[in-house]
Amino acid sequence: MKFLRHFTPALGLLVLTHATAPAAPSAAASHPNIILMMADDMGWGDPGFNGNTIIKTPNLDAMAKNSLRFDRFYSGAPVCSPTRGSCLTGRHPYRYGIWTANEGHLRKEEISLPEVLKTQGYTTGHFGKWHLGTLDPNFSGKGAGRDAAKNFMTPAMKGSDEWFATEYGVRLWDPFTDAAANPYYHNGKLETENLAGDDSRVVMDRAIPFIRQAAQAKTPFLAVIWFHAPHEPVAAGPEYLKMYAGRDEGEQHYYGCITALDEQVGRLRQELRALGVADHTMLWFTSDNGPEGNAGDAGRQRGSAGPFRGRKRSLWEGGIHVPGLLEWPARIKPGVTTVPCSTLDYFPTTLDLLGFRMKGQPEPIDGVSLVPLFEGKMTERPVPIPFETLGGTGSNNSRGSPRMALVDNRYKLLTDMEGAGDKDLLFDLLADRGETKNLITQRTDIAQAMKAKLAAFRESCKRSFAGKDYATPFALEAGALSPSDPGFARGLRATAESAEKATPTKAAARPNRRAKAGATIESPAAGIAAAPGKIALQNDDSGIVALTAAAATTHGDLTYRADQNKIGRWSSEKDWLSWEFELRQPGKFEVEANIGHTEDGSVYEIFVGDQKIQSVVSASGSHQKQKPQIAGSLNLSQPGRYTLSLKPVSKKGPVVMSLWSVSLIPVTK
Ligand SMILES: [Ca+2]
Repeated sequence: MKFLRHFTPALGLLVLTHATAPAAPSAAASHPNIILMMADDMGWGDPGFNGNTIIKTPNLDAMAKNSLRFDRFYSGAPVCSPTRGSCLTGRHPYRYGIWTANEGHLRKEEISLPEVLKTQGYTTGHFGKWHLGTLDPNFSGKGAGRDAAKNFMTPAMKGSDEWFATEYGVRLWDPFTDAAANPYYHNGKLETENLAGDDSRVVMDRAIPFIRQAAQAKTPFLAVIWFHAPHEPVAAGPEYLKMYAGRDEGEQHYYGCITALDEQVGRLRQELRALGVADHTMLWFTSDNGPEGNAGDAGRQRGSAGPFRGRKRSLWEGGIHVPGLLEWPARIKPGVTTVPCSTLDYFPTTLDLLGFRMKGQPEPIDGVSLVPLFEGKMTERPVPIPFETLGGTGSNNSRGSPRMALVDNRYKLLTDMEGAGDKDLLFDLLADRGETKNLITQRTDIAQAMKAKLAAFRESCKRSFAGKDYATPFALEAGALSPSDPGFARGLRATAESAEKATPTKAAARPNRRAKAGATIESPAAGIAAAPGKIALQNDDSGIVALTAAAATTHGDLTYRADQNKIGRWSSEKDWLSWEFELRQPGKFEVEANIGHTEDGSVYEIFVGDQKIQSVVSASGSHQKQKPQIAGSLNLSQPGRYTLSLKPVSKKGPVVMSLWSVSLIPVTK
């Protein structure tokens, strides 16, 4: 546990390093303004300052030139909400039950950065995405799966004097078009004005007046500016599309959204200079996780993870290694640091600068103060950075990476904390940024020491989650998350073990709609969810076995596309799918596949045991539209475990098909 106890209280008086700083610290020097800017799903390789030569980010590049650029900056998690929790608390999100995006909320018992700063004379504002709770106790656009009352937690409830925010991501051009499901609130009231055009501008239109007012009143301020861009739905306005004329449509939109965000960064920097507060403002910039999508994906998922392996959701570097800048002319000399730093560090760094901590501050804090780094006294990170996310292949899961990781100055361990550890991975990030060479058998000593730290971290998180870190012992409210909550179990269990013991969830048990012949469904197959893990379970009531794209085992280069809930980009006839399922009520079944294709004619075969069905794909109109089609029938006369394989014979056009699900529907006599 020693590695967790690293947060040192106040270092005492600040040492001013800037030549023009006054002899005695002025209020501005000891209480710098703080702006936390964060993009949503921007890849490490997207901005020009990290080497992108196509996407235009002149303002971020100018900022980088005047900043400390973090070459190894990490988001607290590979998805949205958990990273945001890490920014405001300095604590890993598993300590307070934010397992993944749209789960849990920022607990009232946690102490947030705005809450601390308010006690130190700051005015505090939050602008853009929130994603740390619902903004109306009676409503969430995320639907029934998101308990709006239980997760009600607004920025004001966590210390923001002013806030203009949405619960989650919005369309990036004309965000008002999302207002029915995901409205903007301004200080708790629905906002309907000034929501047309570029969303980054819509956000900055609220942040700048707040900053202006604080600067003119000479009040130190915290402005949290969490842009929605370039997260889906990606849409750029005409003037931004024009900047990328000649490129394909998806690139124009994605690149345009980043350039639009960049313009707002420029506007903010100019405003800080005009107000005369730029020198004494800490201006941070990062992204909450790696880029969306899969390499080579079409559409508008065009983010770049740079040299790194993997993307958003995974604990490979591409999921968590993000752009990082700090511009602070009064204290920071422009340059580059290779010390690993994290969004977990914002909170302890700020407290260290102020020489203050709140009474009842929950501990441990997982981040470290970067003040020694600013002073040139930190050449290595004193403690490693822990990561944990949901395992498995579901839409918000780690998508093939192990679900825990520890990043140290040189090495990174990835593990599922299972069995003998023969699937664990150890990389030397200084020599191998792309995580290609697994050193686990060469350096078992290092791996074992790192794994012991992760085991201690996990135990520590369990205690935190149970409320042991709070000054007032945590009392579980009726309906509050508890250690027996499925979310907690899901977060802390080992994926493979759980699959063995899995029981059907309500969603998994809900039968697939029985298709009308020729019906075309526009939306993904709502209501079909994978049973936990990789083994599909037969529904007890309907007798249907639903084999979803998310639960499929892919063979070859196939990937599951979480954004569309399907297997897509199926270009090789050599690639195939399989599912394992548990049959309790044997009998005869019709096999129905939900398939999308622009043309008739791809041929595929389905195998279960020694039975084989051959079928021909019937066109659905587009690869984005699914159409249920009966492939044939199967006789499964015994209960037990089966494997169903789906293999192409020939393809029509460039792809075999898009596939959402295969269902075995009992034939009633
Ligand atoms: Ca995100």
